[in-house]
Amino acid sequence: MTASTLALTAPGAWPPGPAGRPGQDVPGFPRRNRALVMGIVNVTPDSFSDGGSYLAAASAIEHGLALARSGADIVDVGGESTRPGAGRVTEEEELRRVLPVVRGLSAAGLTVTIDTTRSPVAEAALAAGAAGVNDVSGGLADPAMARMVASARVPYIAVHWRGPSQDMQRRAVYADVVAEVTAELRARLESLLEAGVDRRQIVLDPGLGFAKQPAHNWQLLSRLAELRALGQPVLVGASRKAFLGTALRSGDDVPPPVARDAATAAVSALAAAAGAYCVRVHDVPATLDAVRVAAEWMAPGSGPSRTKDRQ
Ligand code: PMM
Repeated sequence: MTASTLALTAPGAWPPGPAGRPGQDVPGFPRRNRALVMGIVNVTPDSFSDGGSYLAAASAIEHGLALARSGADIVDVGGESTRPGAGRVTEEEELRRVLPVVRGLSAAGLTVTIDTTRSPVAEAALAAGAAGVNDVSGGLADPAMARMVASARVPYIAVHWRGPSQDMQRRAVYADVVAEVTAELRARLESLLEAGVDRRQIVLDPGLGFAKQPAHNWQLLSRLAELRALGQPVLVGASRKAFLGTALRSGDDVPPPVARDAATAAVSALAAAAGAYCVRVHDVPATLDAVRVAAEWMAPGSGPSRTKDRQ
């Protein structure tokens, strides 16, 4: 057995640690011997009739349950669009959209994360049963977030962010995007640790599409090892994003978001093989196959097909 197969067969060891050391796992999230798959439940008016209505909550819950049935390890519930140019919704509206969905999915036994930049929304979602917080601002949008997460003792995903979605693409200016994103995430990590967040519960995310031009996203993906060198588990969220459309365009014909799932699964396989801890996607089955393939690829004969998935 090689060092990496030894590491991969240890319980919950993903990604495998260097030189035979056990891989990382995050207390509060499921343990798997492959990259985790996070399924996306966006409770926004453009995704579910009018986000916030009873009907919207019921269909969002049904969608989350379907993601879990197709193999999502975590479902991520968000009530505010973060697309480039998107405006903000009020805190009351965000709460109205997400709380019934978080409550319904948690009650059904799913591991739920709340996708929010507001600490009161995160706190209410945790009280409603969410297991962790996914913050696309990495704690920058709300200075109270880090302390709240520290006292709640839950997993926290800190995403690289340079400012609100409304005008974030203005800030997509880098000399070396990988070095700068890594340095900015290191600063976020230090400030989270200072606020008392448990290091084992911090997941870092390069924030693909957040103040990034297409080429920036590809550089971050192809040099994921530099982010991993910060020592924290890394989450990759590429699903259906515009840079995939750009990569797949033929002439003036850019495939719409729903036609980017095969490309998303390809990124999932490559990211998992590069040691990503988790991938966040809309279409779960293809990405679940992709991360299983990546696990076998990295440890032939000793990956998930030999050892059963563990909770
Ligand atoms: N991207 C979006 C929303 N939330 N969370 C994390 N951790 N990483 C991401 O890349 C991310 C995110 C925007 O994409 P969507 O509108 O398709 O959900």
